[in-house]
Amino acid sequence: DSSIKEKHMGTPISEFPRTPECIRSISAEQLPSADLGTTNAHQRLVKLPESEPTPKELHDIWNTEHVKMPYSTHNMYMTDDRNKRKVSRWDLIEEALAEPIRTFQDLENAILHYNSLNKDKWDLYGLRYFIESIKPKERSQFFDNVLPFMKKLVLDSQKIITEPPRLLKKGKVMSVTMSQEQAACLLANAFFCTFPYRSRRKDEYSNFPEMNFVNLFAPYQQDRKFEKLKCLFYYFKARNEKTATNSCITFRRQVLKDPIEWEYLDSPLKKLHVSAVGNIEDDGEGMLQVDFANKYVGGGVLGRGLVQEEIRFIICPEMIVSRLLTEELDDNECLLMTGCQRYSDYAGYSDSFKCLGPYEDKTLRDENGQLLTEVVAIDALVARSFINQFNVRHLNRELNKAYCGFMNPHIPDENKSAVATGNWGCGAFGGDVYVKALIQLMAASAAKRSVCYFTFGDSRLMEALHKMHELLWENKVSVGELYRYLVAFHKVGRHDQSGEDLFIFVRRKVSNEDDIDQSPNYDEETP
Ligand code: AR6
Repeated sequence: DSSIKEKHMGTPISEFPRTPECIRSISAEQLPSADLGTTNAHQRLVKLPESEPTPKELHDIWNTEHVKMPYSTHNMYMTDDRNKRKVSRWDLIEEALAEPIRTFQDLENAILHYNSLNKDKWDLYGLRYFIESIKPKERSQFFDNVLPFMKKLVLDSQKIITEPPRLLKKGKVMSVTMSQEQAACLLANAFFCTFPYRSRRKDEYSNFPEMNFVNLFAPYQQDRKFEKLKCLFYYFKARNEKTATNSCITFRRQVLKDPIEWEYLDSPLKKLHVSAVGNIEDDGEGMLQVDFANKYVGGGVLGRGLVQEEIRFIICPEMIVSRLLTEELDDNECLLMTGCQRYSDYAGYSDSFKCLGPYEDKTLRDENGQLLTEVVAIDALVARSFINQFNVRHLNRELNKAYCGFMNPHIPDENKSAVATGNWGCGAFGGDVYVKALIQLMAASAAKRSVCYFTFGDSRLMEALHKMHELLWENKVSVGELYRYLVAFHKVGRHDQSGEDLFIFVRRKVSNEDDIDQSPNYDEETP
């Protein structure tokens, strides 16, 4: 809207609480002890401060609670020859990667050597397209330096990761801390497609996202995949540099065991900053940054998807490791990721997304060198219609989901960082921005965090949100009261309405104009 000149409104962003003054929800060093239900609830794959792999000796585990590592002695593969022998898959991997790789063909041969059963199914044209389309100088860098480094990461897997990471399964609060080198090792394995195939049909992996990069190499949407592979190229290139840091990353599955009774919640609303410019990753430093996630974290990052979550994951590839660990998120669950570094600069969005080259992440670090970046993956529901979003089940689900992401009973309220968010659930998932903004404000307020909201260029939304927040604030409307207005709107709202109508409705309710002037709009009940 060209009539709106302001770029941001509400409490100035400089006044917002951030790390390091605030405490992160999770840090590599320790988690709040009250959270440790069992001693295994936080698996550390490295020892601080040197980030040395732990345990010292290789501990080969092959069961349903751990990632099945390619190097395990249990990892057997059926050969595709006539004899159909079972052979050690790791032997095949070592064999394939011992050979020099100088061309796309060499690379393809290597990958198919230990994936021979998929020889006819896999088409790696996307990878070929990438190799053929990058600048000649970068192509030489890829084959001369980057790829040998990645091969070494795979071949040294047993030294780098001495115990398989725990799976973060449904219903369990659990964390895994690993070093950036370990993450690189897992990502290199994913690039070479060495992880045992995760069959959707088999019980144990039916709800886990795919980790091998094979879909990223597939021929569809080559241009998008080209940009994604470029980001990954810069990532591995940076990891191979002498200056690469090796601090920790922590992944934590969080579960909301007791859902909130929203209707009776008398928490006051927290402060709001709304900005029509900027975005979560550039301007949310030190805040709890929201990933507009899929219930399979990372969504389409290794496929065709290229919106908020996929972009975040591809510029911060260490986040992709979460796919290896995290089972599909339930309605009352989220995934927190701390310490993931950004490696690529970018411009554009979706089809216009372009990888612009390496990015130097200057985010502050803690005393162990861990980056203070904290991201929380919460998946919204797909909105089937406007009014359906006010259905109590839908409302409660979204409120509890966001609250699960924002809550932390172990951090004193005054030490909680703000939430950096935006149009969660309102792009690919079709939600209404006005509704979702209120829901996030309510959930954050219940979790005692203020909200920094990026409207992604929408000035009209910025102004509307700011004015609504001002009104609610001045009238001391609590979270519960606002919830009751949303529920009341469900009774009178219509399918063909929008969030702006909701705001008019709430405004009337708050200003008590309701009884005096009944708008004809709200007379009829929806069928
Ligand atoms: N910072 C702030 N706002 C942003 C940013 C950003 N970096 N990027 C986008 N937006 P969407 P969803 C705004 O569609 O609807 C993925 O495939 C922009 O207005 O990514 O929750 C996941 O894996 C955009 O339209 O989120 C899921 O499968 C809006 O945020 C699915 O999409 C919503 O972004 C989630 O879809």
